[in-house]
Amino acid sequence: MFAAMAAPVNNPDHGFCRDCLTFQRGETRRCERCGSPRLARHPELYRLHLAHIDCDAFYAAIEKRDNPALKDRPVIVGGGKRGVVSTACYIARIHGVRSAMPMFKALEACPEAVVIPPDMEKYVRVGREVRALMQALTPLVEPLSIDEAFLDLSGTERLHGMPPAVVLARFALTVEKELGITVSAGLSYCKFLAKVASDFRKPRGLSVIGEAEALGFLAEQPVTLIWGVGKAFAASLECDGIRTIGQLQRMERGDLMRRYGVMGDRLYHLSRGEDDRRVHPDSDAKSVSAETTFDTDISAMAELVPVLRALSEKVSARLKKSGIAGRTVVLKLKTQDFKLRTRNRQLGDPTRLADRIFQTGLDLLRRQADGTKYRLLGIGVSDLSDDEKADPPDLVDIQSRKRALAEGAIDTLRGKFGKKAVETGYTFGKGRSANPPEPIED
Ligand code: TTP
Ligand code: MG
Ligand code: MG
Repeated sequence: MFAAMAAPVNNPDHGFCRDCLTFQRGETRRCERCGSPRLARHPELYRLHLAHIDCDAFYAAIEKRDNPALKDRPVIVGGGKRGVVSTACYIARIHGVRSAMPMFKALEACPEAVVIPPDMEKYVRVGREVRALMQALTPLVEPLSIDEAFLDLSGTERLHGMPPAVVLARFALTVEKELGITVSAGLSYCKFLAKVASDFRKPRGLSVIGEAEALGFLAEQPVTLIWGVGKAFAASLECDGIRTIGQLQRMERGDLMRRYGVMGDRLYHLSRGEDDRRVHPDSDAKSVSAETTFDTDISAMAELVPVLRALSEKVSARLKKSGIAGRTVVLKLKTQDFKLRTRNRQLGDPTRLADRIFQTGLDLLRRQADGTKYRLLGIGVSDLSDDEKADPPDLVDIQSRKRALAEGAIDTLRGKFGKKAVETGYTFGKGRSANPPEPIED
């Protein structure tokens, strides 16, 4: 629907309808096509790519879905040993019921509420279903809790045939249709503001905070909006006369750091809408790997090596894109008679470089090249961590240092001119017998 209208989509004056996903040229308050009032318009709507999605009244929404008789009634999920509210539906919230409230207080506020004891197994299952739908949009999904995650949708426009804002609206409709619950989404240029935005117009919200408005928007907000500023910290800021983010914006970085240490640095940057934290994919991921099954079984090193190289590059690209690195290189082989051989080697420090993954894999592979015919070859890394400490220059020997520099140059060229712009000697002209490698994340 949207793809057909994709051409003029980058015109910032054009919004789209969140119900039928068609694109709106005019300024009307209702959709020109379906009449829905749920229109998304924002000058930066088609430029932003960082999203935060959070399910609405998650546990309660699932209980309502599973018992339609509860649809229009106030529902509280909670009780049990701790005797507190886990969550309340939006009808119960109108009466003042909130998460973490003692149950007796909640029932004082809303005596007609239906109380349902939590069924964690069910909520975990639905949480996984929501996540699977997110992962179909981008591999860059970072879950924060059972019902929410960050998604980096940059570079997905070609894949989806629509910009991230529309992908989000379509996702919300898919969740409603397939899982019977609702979500709210926030779209911005950084994690901090995407999360703030998703909370803005719950339930069924889609809110956008653009770069141009960030400073002005933040200036009006209370300090508690900042990540990590809880009640206690807000109280100490209040003692210093600081209540709004606008006040923080007028303070010097040095002054904030002297007063509040590391937190002062965070206050300085976040108050100005500066947040360069990347989206780290599913922290449950244990390894990143790629493998390929051959059309005909192979035993010759000369044929295995180019495949290993191509797979290493695939793994490396994935790691680089996600800002992660792995400390253990894992080689996987499957013999003609389906026996699995895996061989590991731990490195001194985590890597994300194709060349280090390849060289380590090559060494492991040489020991297995004993004439056995293989039907599958895979390479990957495990022991995943942030890439901050990956491939320190002083620890890499001179030869590999040179190759690391070359790899940086190749990445730059590929970034500019596309993947095929540069082929290394190992992969050049390969690909007779292997299927294209499929990246896998466990
Ligand atoms: P939240 O996303 O914080 O809340 P919610 O989904 O119920 O409501 P909304 O996002 O629309 O404001 O938490 C997700 C689930 O986590 C929630 O449904 C129940 C559980 N939870 C608790 O058990 N205790 C709590 O104190 C909170 C905040 C949540
Ligand atoms: Mg929620
Ligand atoms: Mg949540």
